Amino acid sequence: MSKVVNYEVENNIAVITIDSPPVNAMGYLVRQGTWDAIEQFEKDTAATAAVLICAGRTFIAGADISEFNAPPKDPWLPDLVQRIEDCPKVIVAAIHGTALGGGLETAMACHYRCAVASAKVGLPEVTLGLLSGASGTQRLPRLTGVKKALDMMISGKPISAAEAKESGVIDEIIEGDLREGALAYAASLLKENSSVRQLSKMDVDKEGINDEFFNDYRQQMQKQTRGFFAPEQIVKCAEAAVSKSYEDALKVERDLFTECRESTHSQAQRHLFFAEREVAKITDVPKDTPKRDINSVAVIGAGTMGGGITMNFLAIGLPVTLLEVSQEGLERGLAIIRKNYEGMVKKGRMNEDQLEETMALIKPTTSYADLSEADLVIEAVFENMAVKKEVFAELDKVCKQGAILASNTSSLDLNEIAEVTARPEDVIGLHFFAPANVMRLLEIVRGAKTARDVIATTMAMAKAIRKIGVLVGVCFGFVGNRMFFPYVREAQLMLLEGVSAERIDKVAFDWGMAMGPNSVVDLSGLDVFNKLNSEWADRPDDPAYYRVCSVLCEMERYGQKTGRGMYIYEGRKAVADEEVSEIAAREAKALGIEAREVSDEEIMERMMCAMINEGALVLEEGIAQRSSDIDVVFANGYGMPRFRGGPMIYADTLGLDNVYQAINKYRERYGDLYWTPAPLLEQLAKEGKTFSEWKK
Ligand code: 3H9
Repeated sequence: MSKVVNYEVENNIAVITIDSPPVNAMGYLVRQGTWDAIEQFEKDTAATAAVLICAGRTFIAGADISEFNAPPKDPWLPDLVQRIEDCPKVIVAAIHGTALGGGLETAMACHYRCAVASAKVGLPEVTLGLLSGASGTQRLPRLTGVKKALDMMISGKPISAAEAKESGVIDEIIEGDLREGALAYAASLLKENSSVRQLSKMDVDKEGINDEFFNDYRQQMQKQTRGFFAPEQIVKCAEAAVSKSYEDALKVERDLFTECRESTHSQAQRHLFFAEREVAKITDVPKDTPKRDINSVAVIGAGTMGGGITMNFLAIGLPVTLLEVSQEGLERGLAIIRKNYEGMVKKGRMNEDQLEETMALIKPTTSYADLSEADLVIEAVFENMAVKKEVFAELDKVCKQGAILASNTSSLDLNEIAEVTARPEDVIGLHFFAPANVMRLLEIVRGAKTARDVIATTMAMAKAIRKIGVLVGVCFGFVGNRMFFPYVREAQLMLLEGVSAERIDKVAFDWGMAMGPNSVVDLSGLDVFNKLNSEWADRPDDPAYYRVCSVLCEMERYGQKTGRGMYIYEGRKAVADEEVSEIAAREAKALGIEAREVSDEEIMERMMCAMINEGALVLEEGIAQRSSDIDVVFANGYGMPRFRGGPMIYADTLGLDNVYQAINKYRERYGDLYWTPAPLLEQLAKEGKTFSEWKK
């Protein structure tokens, strides 16, 4: 038997222990080891029941996701779970940590399930573009009923042990030591002569479950699952569970699982799963790099951004000194934070006492001297180099030695900011995304002199405040904005070619984006785009560049905040505005740009190719560590659908040669200014390679 699964017998009960760190994923060795252990148990006359338990931090966290890129290797998980259920002697699953996906499927194949109170169980395959392909879609409805099973499979969210007990997923909650408790539970089952209980032989409760139920369910999940392939396949499996025999429904599950696994959606979502873990690994900042203590934080600027940033730290109980230049500004900022919390109280997410306790963690001030003891200071003032330099010069005077001085700049040269201090090694960029208390992305900008322990500390801090920290280098716009600007640029240029703002947005939305580029511009503010562009030293020398945006700004149409921008706003509802098309046509005429028929495919291709080409430059210049880091940025900060995986893996999926050819097509039409292929893209396309394969 392989070493990852151990078999022993204690008082006539076999204990099968899976020990495959870090999360006991059901890789080939674990499957084979478990199969062998079940065979041994079956033959072992000294054992009358068995407990299946895991060593380490968790029960089985699912199938081994890294194996899905290759054909399955026997024993395959669906066969293994059937093998477990077919065992004529009682097997009890003993769960701690998380029993997820194939882990819960394995547990459901066992005849009984017990768990410690802190355990969680779930079928999160949908988050990987998959469905529970080892009988989970068939066994779970037999335990919980169809509605609950669908809710668990479509949301992918794990449930607590208590909820699992209530809904029938587990039979017993164990207080104290799990192994001891599970052995005692197995002994009690033997004493009561409990027989093997096989879910596959049980019926699904069909009461109230008809075509109307499934149609309603589809309608209800529509908003949350828009564009994703797997959710509909999960519903089909649930329909099969109701309308077919277990065996026939299982065949449906197998076929649909294979379709999901091979889909580009699942490939993209699996890519993101690993990318979001890889992103924390920094080549020259090893895991054991010492970290500085962060016990208190200071935020400069109580505007929308500063307030949102503050809330992240309050949420984990850290005190924040909040500085504004004027008392009036400070009070306004505090009122906005309080209003946010009041909203949470209304939604039942916190109570009045918690609101007051949280607000009490803020120490408002108008004096820089009050920042002297902060471990981490985050500047969130106006995006202007001169202003930021003034702030950092002041911080250099008042902050204690060893304090981390961070700038929430979204585009400016961090090195220039750091140089006004006598301690550039303590300076780092923390680019939060609005709303800063909600968005998961945090670009951590490494300056030329930023110390390694400052990087290690801020990466760990990102995790503590539940953000995904992505380390990026200094350049205009860093990774996200630098690549997003060419994407919006193409949308702006297409306006001049006669494509309406709403059509561009619809195409992007249908492709899966949370919102189209013109709606994003309206949300962020046209003035913000205009200002960033005007401060960009290498701004293209092209009168057509962001032309419509500039003209609308001259008309003080700044977007949602002024009720007019690319659209007109009736409340929050965007209404198409014919005037924008007229402005675009007038400007195009002045620039000598002719209207063209632009297909939906071209709309998306142009915007994405512009973004990907910039991404290749970002990679080559070492601004991002690896292509998957870029994908993490776009999946978590720019509303790119997870089923696309991010711009770089999307390019890999299209084939870099196809991307290269598309860019050359536009180069022929529009010239070199925007469409010179990045050297890295050209090289990889010619070598038949992908961005994922490339290492600097
Ligand atoms: C499935 O089961 C399909 C079946 O229905 C059908 C089959 C036919 N595989 O997240 P962490 C690695 S699909 C491979 O940082 P945490 C992870 O990459 C699966 N590797 O820890 C990382 O590696 P590294 C359904 C995995 O404590 C390390 O383990 N299951 C897997 O924050 C630590 O992970 C899921 O979707 C895996 N399944 O969170 C659950 N899981 O250190 C996926 C983890 O080299 N897993 N790794 O970067 C999770 O949600 C979290 O990992 C978990 C622990 C909550 C378990």
